[in-house]
Amino acid sequence: MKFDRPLMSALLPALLTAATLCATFTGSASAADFTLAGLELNDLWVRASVPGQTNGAGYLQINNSAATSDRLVSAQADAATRVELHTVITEDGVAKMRQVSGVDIPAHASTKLSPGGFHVMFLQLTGPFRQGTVVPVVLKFEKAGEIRVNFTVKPSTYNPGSQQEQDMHGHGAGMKH
Ligand SMILES: [Cu+2]
Repeated sequence: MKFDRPLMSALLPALLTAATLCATFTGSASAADFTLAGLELNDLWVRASVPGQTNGAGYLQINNSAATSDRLVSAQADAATRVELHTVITEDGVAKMRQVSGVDIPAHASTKLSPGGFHVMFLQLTGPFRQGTVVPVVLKFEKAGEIRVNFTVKPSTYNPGSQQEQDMHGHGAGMKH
């Protein structure tokens, strides 16, 4: 097969440009782990379960670039018998988990579900959360609808709250919300 040289040299810059654009788009798409309408879902994780552990908690960050607020209203997963949305409250100096009907996602803002606060609660695990695997979950938002996502299983000792979080906001800031 022969190529017409002048044609190829004319096409080459266009091809290179296309390749560059392609790379650019791939880059921006991977900036968010999952997207749904104006919502970007990032850093979805659970801790690996330890033997005998029956429940687990999932965390994620939700960026809402839309001009309207939304609300995370439910979650479903085969990995647990029941999945609820929880927060943590402190009563008489004791931190307790409480079920909530939803997690508000304000417009043009970033909402974080993180240890010590809102979380996706996996009750009665149907199998262990194994480090290095993912837990498929369907998240349902009031306006944006449903999206299937994967929570990455981190080591059982993983605790991002003890590092960057507190460096930025000071100890315990997450509990004041
Ligand atoms: Cu909980």
